[in-house]
Amino acid sequence: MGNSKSGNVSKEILEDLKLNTKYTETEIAQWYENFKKQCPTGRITKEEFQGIYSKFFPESDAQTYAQHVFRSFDTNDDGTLDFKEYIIALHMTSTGKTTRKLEWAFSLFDVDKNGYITKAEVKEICTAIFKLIPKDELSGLADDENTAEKRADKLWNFFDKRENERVAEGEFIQGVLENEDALRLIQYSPSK
Ligand SMILES: [Ca+2]
Ligand SMILES: [Ca+2]
Repeated sequence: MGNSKSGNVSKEILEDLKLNTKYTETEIAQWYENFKKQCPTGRITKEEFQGIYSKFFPESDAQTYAQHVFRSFDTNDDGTLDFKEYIIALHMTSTGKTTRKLEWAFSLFDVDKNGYITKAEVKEICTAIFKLIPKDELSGLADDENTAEKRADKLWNFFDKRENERVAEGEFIQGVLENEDALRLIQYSPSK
């Protein structure tokens, strides 16, 4: 009693996070302390989030990509990330479990959040990914993936769909799991 490890996290959120993530109560309490320090209002705005991303990608334009990532984390669509959304995001992107990461990747590509991915959405995310790639790395890309359009075409072909068809979550995850190249193309990993 008294010396509660969970700090100021509400009981409801704590239970929810314990259920939905791999984190323990102590870990969640620590994350909460850090979160409050960085973000005294308890909410991260899109602009703050973009600022964080810019620091990670000082040599390129991370703004568009950051907007998409923010959208995929803002599950209740209120334009801010609260602690719960922040922890779920952390969990989805840092866990070793590939399927969970791919569930997140699906939500990243599903720009209008309707449960399906279209070719236009793939192109939109590929364009954002391209802005992340520093100029000096662009010249080293393979011929069939050195523009956002080519990258989108190549990625789309893995899903075995016509131009105007759409990809459901299960199909997306399966397509990426079956093709190593697809897994590489849905993300940008800095080469250094
Ligand atoms: Ca939110
Ligand atoms: Ca969609």
